[in-house]
Amino acid sequence: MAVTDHVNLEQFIAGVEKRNPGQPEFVQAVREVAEDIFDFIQDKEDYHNYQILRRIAEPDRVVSFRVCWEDDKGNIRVQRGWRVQNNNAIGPYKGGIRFHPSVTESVLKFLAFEQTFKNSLTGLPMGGGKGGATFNPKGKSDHEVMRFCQSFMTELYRHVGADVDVPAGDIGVGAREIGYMFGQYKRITNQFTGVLTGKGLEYGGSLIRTEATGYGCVYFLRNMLTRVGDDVAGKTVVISGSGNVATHAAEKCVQLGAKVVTLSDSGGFIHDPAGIDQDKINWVKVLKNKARGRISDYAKEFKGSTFHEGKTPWGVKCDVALPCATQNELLGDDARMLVKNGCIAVSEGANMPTDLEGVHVFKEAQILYAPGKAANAGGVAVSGLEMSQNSARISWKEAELQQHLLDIMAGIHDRCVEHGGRKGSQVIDYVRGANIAGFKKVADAMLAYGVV
Ligand code: NDP
Ligand code: 2IT
Repeated sequence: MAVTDHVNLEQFIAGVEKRNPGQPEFVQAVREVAEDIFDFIQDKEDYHNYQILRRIAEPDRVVSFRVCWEDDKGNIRVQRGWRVQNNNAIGPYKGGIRFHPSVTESVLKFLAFEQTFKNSLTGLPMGGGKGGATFNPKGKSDHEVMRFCQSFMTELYRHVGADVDVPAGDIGVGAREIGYMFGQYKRITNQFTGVLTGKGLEYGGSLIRTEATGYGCVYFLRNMLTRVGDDVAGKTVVISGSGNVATHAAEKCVQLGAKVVTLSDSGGFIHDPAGIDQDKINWVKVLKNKARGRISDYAKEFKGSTFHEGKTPWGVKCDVALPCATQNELLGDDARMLVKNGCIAVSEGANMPTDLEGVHVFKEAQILYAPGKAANAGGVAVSGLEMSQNSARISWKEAELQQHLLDIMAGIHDRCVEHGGRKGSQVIDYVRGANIAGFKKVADAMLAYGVV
């Protein structure tokens, strides 16, 4: 094979920008990975000659489609849906579905790209994909959500399948939405297969899938702390978000003896200096999942807590920060403030919550910093276990699954340490470790296939 001229990092990113105009989140995610991969592949001709990174940064396909539905007043509403199938070199496409007005093709492409590395890191055979729609479930009735989900699946069913592409939940998509989508898939295809994960326990779901992302994020934090002789117990923890990932991260922190003092949503954050204990977390779960209320209600319910409208929680003094809401919610100045206030560890429950400037601040400060693709992989890992259980038509017990989750998170931590260390330094660059370990498995599979 002829040796292609090697482009440098900036030339590579310029090409990505040119081919993906108006898609800043996608370019950001590719740059974050490319910064490490360029260094890693410097002396590895095959990865260059076969254009591996260039190919991973070009989704296998992006399907976009119209989703029409009727609201309770009889109005016809039209939204756009997408499925981005980024890479299936190591297994069927796998990744969540997001329903949020901020969803764009750029956001879903960044998420599918990140998912490819994350899924590889879990050690399970899953490729990377992501989907979603501009639909906003907030303020919609159950029947409106049902009609939207059914309409969404009426197109999506053509592109997914238990051995093709297996979606799950993400922002705005939880048990209710998965139920409606699975019901519609089954109705259209007449097949009862593991086409979605995050299903209800009655119809093929796995125990601990709901908890897995948040719990896994805290296990990863604990792995990082243990390596430096420290512990989660006694730490003051600041968390953003108040959805699935945030509430379960908070729950695991409390179980391990830490004190959680903040939660947030898109309206602002609450600060509870007394600590958000298990009872309060249960209250938030009901608020979010049943009453579908706002986190500002917390300050009305619990004396001594305060609501800070339109603000993020990063100014609150803490030992540990767990960003668990959304992308680019923690900017360079927030990162500097956290470091200045004595924060020693950040474990990302959300996908790409820290912007590139913030990432560089954490790296330079040499705090323990776990990127989402490593720290939040527990959710998709248990999704992978749900797929195995569905294929075998069995259900594993909770203790077995808990152990798998612990082992998988420990395995990801080990892989990050293996690839994120530098000679002569005890400091681990977890971003570099996750990027290289995630890349290597996918890249080697792609090499085995030749040019396809
Ligand atoms: P949920 O819908 O359950 O909760 C999302 C939370 O984030 C809500 O509190 C929401 O507030 C807040 N939020 C969403 N968008 C914004 C925004 N633009 N600005 C501020 N706050 C916002 O979603 P999840 O908990 O499932 O997902 C949270 C993050 O974790 C996402 O980045 C997701 O990709 C990631 N993730 C999720 C996994 C899972 O298994 N669910 C697995 C791995 C990663 P509001 O109610 O006001 O919208
Ligand atoms: O970002 C993620 O990893 C998810 N939203 C979960 C994906 C999955 O397939 O369980």
